[in-house]
Amino acid sequence: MDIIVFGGDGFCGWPTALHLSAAGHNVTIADNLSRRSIDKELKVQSLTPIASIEERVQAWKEVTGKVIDFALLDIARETESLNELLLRINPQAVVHFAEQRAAPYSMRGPTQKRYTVDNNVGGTHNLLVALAEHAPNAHLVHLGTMGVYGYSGNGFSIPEGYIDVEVRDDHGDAHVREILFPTKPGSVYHMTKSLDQLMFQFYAQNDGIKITDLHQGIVWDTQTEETKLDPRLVNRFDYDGEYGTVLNRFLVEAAVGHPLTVHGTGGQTRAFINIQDTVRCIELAIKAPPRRGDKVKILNQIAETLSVIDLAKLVASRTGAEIEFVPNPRAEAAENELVVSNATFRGLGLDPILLDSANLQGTIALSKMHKHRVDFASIPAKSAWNREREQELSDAAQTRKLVA
Ligand code: NAD
Ligand code: USQ
Repeated sequence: MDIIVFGGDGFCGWPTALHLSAAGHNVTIADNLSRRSIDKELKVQSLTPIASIEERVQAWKEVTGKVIDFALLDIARETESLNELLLRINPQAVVHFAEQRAAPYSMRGPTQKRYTVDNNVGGTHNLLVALAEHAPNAHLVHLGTMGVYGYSGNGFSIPEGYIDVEVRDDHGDAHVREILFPTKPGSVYHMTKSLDQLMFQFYAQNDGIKITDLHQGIVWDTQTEETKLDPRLVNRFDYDGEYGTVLNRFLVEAAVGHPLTVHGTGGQTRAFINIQDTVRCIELAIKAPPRRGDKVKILNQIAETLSVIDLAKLVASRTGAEIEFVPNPRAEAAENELVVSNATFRGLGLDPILLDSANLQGTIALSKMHKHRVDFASIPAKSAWNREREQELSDAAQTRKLVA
């Protein structure tokens, strides 16, 4: 297939582009490199030394003989170039990773809130408009998030995207309707993914676009079979307080002797998936498109659910790291249950990598190898969700100063 990977220079996009190329597809990456610019803005860097996109695709050609093209393109702004790219490639599938993906960055302040909404909602809508006009038969595979569902325990397993509701009319008669599972986003970033869902529903129904929306959990680990082939292919690894996700942060913290930063009590339960399974799932999703005119196909892309404190204990038991309970900068439930169905991917053949201490070995070794690149000042999470949380963070900092 001819496939465009939007956001193909990022953490999930780069290994996906390699995986699809290795499987024999003709891959073009389109990316505006904004993730690299945000590193500069935040004065942080990936734990792993990532090569430029030009070096990356050159290395892939040298190692495998396969060609990945690169287009520098901002899908939120450059609509003409987006149209031209679709007309030139005429893709059978497009994978859409090209959004600002960090919840803490999206809550950092008014500028980042506006940027996240403009970039994510504007970019997704531009892509849908362009597909409807220029590539109406292409299958759009979008990376969404578990966070659109919210994380409240429902007493039942979260289904894949849709739920049946029973509504009573004026005569008391019951009518059953299928609706999107009600969204309950916990950050501006997660809100943009909820808004994406409505746009997908509209363009599937109005223009017959074939859309798969993958509601993915938190991705852990960093390397895949393909990124391990050459040091220049290494994937990015974020550990800082804005972009680092919980398990990858804990592993780096353990490697450098920093206590594991558990927010609040650590009773937050979240869904997880290994990066190797992310790329496998995307390939499986591409192979099983909905038909033109079908409703949006929504799949939960997760392997398992775990609480933050259980993760911390797992990492501590493997590394001897200390656990520190720090004030939570986020407005989120202190504790929640989360049960999620991943029946479709299981049915498509996914046998996911699960978290156990043996599976953490590779990431622990990688963290130790690059620990000289870690900047301790960028580890604490600083973006507070609201004024109350900001006050709590500042009170805690004041207390620490007094104690010291
Ligand atoms: P990332 O920030 O590493 O990658 C996103 C890529 O998109 C970057 O290379 C960035 O430069 C590019 N991009 C952003 N806006 C763009 C625009 N307007 N035009 C062109 N390119 C643009 O993020 P990631 O971790 O690879 O996540 C990819 C997708 O997967 C995101 O949409 C995210 O919401 C979703 N996701 C990620 C995780 C995770 O744990 N990392 C979990 C669930 C879902
Ligand atoms: N947390 C800690 N300590 C830390 C970092 C985080 O206790 O040092 C806690 C947070 O408070 C939160 C949980 O861990 O309760 C998860 O935080 P996270 O940063 O790992 O994940 P999140 O903000 O939810 O976002 C990540 C990705 C996002 C994706 C989402 C999937 O950045 O792109 O959409 O995971 S999900 O969480 O399933 O919605």
